[in-house]
Parts: sequence; C-alpha cells; structure tokens
Amino acid sequence: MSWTNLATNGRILVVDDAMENIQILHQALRGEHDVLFALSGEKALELAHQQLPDLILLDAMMPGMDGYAVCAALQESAATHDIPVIFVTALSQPEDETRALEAGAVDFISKPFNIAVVRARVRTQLTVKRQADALRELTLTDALTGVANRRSFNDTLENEWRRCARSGAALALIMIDIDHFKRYNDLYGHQAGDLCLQQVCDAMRRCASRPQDLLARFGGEEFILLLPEEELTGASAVAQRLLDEVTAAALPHAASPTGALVSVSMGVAATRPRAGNDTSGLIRTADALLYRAKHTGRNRFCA
Ligand code: GH3
Ligand code: MG
Ligand code: MG
Ligand code: MG
Repeated sequence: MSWTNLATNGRILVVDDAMENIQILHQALRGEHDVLFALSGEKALELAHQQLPDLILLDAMMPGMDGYAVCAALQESAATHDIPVIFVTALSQPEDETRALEAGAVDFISKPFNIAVVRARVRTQLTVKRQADALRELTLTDALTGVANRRSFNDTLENEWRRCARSGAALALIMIDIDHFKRYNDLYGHQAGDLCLQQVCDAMRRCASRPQDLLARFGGEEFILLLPEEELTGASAVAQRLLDEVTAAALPHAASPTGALVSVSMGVAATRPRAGNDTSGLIRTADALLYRAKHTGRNRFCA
C-alpha cells in the first residue's frame, strides 16, 4: 500500500442554509466526489449518521443548530467522531477561525471562496482521512491472519462490557487454542504453520456471523471470539460450529495424537456484566475451561 496512491474521491456532505451555496459547491465537487447536501444543522446530523460521509463542508451560521453545535455533536458520537469537518463561512476574523478549529474542524475556508482552493483543500483532507483510516486498520489487525489483534480485542471488550452493563445483556467469550501445534511446526515447518494459522482463521471467521462478534488473535496459536449479547447456551452452539468448521476444513496433521487433522480446544464462558466489575474474571474462567478441554481429550469445548 502506498500513501500517495490512496484515491481521493469520496462522499462529501455539504451543509449550508443557502441553496445557492450548496449549488456552487455541488457543481465544484461532483466531478470527483459523491456529493450529499443538507439545508440545516439538524438535517446534517441525521445524514452524517445515516450516510457516514468521508468529509463534511459545514456552514457556520445557520438558523436553529449552527455549525459549531453540529461540529460538537459530531465529535460526541463515536460513529461520526472521525469524520473531518471543514468550515465554510463568511465569518473571517481570526477568532472565528480559532473557534471553528477548537470545535473540532480540520480546516477553515472563508466566503467568498475560490472553487479551485476548495477542491484542493477537500482533496488534502480526504487524503489525510484515508491515511488515518488505513493506519487505524493496521494498528488493530493481526498481520498474519487478518483477524483483530489483541489490542483491538481489549478495546472492543471494554466497550461491549460497558454497553452490556447498560442494557443488562449477557456477554460471552470463547477461548480457542490449536491442538498440538508445536508438533505441527516440527513436522511441516514454521512456514506451513503460518499458513495453517491462516486456514484455521478462515474456517473460524465463518462462525462469527453477527456484526458485533469479534474474532481476535490472542497470541501465538490462541484465538478468542467475543460474543456480546450472547448467553452460555448460544455461545456453546457457536463453539460447536467452530469445531465443525475446523473439522470440515480437513487440514492434515499427521503428528497429532488427537486425530489426523488439525483440531482446536475451547473454553466457553458467559456473564452478565455490571458497571464497576471488570473483564478479567470472565477471561480467567474461559481460560480454565480451555485447560479442562485440553486435559479431557482435546478437539472439544468445555462450558
Ligand atoms: P496443546 O495442544 O496443548 O495446545 O499443544 P501445543 O503444541 O499447541 O501448545 P504449545 O503451547 O506447546 O505450542 C504452541 C506452538 O505454537 C509453539 C509455537 O512455536 C507455535 N506458534 C505460536 N505462534 C506461531 C506462529 O505465528 N507461527 C507458527 N508457525 N507457529 C506458532
Ligand atoms: Mg449560513
Ligand atoms: Mg496449542
Ligand atoms: Mg497455546
């Protein structure tokens, strides 16, 4: 991936209470970008959540909710927090500009604007946004398998824990460890071992079917599946599917005493998170159950 090759076309939300300004900006940008528009701050917030634009061009002065209030509301919501905002406004005093930047805007363009300058600044901010997105993706992904890494798992677990504590829902974890993987490496070599980790992940990914489920590499040949809003019964059914999918992948493991195929052992735990208590007990329980699965024959789950 090259930073300079990141395409700059994207979806832009233009917000202005004057239709004439929207028309000018739409004309200027539509050749390169997908342009949406809103005639009020309230409508802008609604569209931002629905359409998740890559960039927002925001008028400061509007009746009702003004640009500063829109910017503050975008900042407060996790879904819209990372959308860059460029203020486009007739206000041109340094304190207006400062106020916009303090509200969270990434750039400030004064009216009357020059179309070429608007286009150039939009391109710059879209490039910066793409780079930030790509970087975030890299810091949250395991390079070998493409599943979430441990950091991403920890962040997501904390967030889902709080969310479930608020809603009263349960939360489940499946701790997964490949059986006799040391022998696999010893027999087939480390490179084949790497490929095997990828193939096991591909099989397991099919079991994390809901958008809130998260499969992560916990370390080495250990993985963890986070299942928010799932009870022990549901999580056990998912663990059975994991076993079935890994078996169906039919990856040869001639050195495995468990069978001639690659298999996994799992510990399944669930709890009802409460505000104030932490996640470590649940992980310890899943880990202890994984240990039991190992010691009662492997290629199974304990719940
Ligand atoms: P058990 O069934 O009890 O889990 O036995 P095991 O051999 O799987 O467990 P052990 O913890 O003894 O060995 C884990 C092996 O996983 C050793 C290590 O070299 C290998 N491993 C960890 N990470 C990677 C990796 O990224 N690539 C490869 N190829 N091997 C790895
Ligand atoms: Mg206005
Ligand atoms: Mg193992
Ligand atoms: Mg292990």
